[in-house]
Amino acid sequence: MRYLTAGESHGRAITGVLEGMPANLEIDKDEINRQLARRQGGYGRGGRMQIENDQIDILSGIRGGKTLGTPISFQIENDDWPNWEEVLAPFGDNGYDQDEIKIQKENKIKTVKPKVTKPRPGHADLAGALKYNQSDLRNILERASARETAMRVTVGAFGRILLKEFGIDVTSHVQRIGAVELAEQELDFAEIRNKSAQSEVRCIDEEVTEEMIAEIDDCKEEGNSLGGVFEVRTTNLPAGLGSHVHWDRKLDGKLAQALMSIQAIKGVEVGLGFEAASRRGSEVHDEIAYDDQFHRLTNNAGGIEGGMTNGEPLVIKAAMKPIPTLYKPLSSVDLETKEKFKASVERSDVTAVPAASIVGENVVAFELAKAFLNKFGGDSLEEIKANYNNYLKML
Ligand code: EPS
Repeated sequence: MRYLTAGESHGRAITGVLEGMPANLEIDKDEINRQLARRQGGYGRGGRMQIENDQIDILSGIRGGKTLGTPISFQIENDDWPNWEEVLAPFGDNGYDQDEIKIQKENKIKTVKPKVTKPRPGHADLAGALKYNQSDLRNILERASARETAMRVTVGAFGRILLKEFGIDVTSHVQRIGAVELAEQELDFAEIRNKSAQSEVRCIDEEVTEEMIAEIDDCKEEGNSLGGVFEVRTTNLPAGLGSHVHWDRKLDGKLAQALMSIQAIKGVEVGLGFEAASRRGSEVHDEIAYDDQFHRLTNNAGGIEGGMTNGEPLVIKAAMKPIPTLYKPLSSVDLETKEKFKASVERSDVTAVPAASIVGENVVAFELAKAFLNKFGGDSLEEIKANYNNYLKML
């Protein structure tokens, strides 16, 4: 299973093509839209989310509510597009007409969106402009934008619909926003899913939620931005997804890549993660027991050993850096004039960690669905179910 996405943040639409979904899987469009709505939420988001109302428009690959086994294509229209039609038009002068800009400026009309030449530290702006030989940073920032994560949630939602057929589910919660951290504690899947859904920052603790909100308010006041940490967990994941035999078949590697590729993610930890490096072996490895089936007395490995699921829940964390678009200006250098400046911006999120946790959940769901199909693969849902049931008998 694989996918491609396309689209600029303020372009007409973002689109995707998903290939490799088996035939005869019932697709609940509302479930996809529900995942998209979850991604749009979270305290600390900026004005853009007031404009967008992400809804999936499926163009191919589904008939009568069921997959055909053919490529599924889809799009989400950008409601902000009417404000960018000229600037991002595939053809035309894109509003670069100097005479028109002059007239608009004289008449104080604020539709002018001149070339962007001031790169933001921490963003793809400068590296992208150098690499692609662009003089307008908009040609980089539009695609680098985290708007694209709406497509990753869409493909993840397809993945989770498949996993649900086998009782597998994925959830997430926010563990840290800036300096405010939730203390490590024993939690079960349903508790995480239910409590995180009640919190504006997707934190399972009410008091810590309040502290996180206060931190975001304080940061907004200062014109600053915040990063944080979220954790993704699964339930009912069978042992044996992924493989130990080759570097590029190891599931932890694939999950880390999927999470690291989300905009602004700077680190991933599986299970104990970095903490394992400072402990002795006997305080790290999960003892094995048997009680009708194999199970572990602890889950420090986060459900993966040797690049394979071991039958315990997957526990994986990702760290997000603060958003680079700041009201509090940082020094930079103009791409054209090479003059120093201190950036000023019009609109930004203070933090997107709660939204990133939903993206994380969905990219993990996609990778697990892919690994699931690699192991139990067939062209139809019925064939996969037969393969899966046979494997369970073997276990
Ligand atoms: C983003 C900047 C903001 C975010 C955007 C990602 O958008 P804008 O520049 O239009 O204000 O709101 O996120 C989304 C649009 C989204 O759907 O998540 C960026 O620079 O990455």
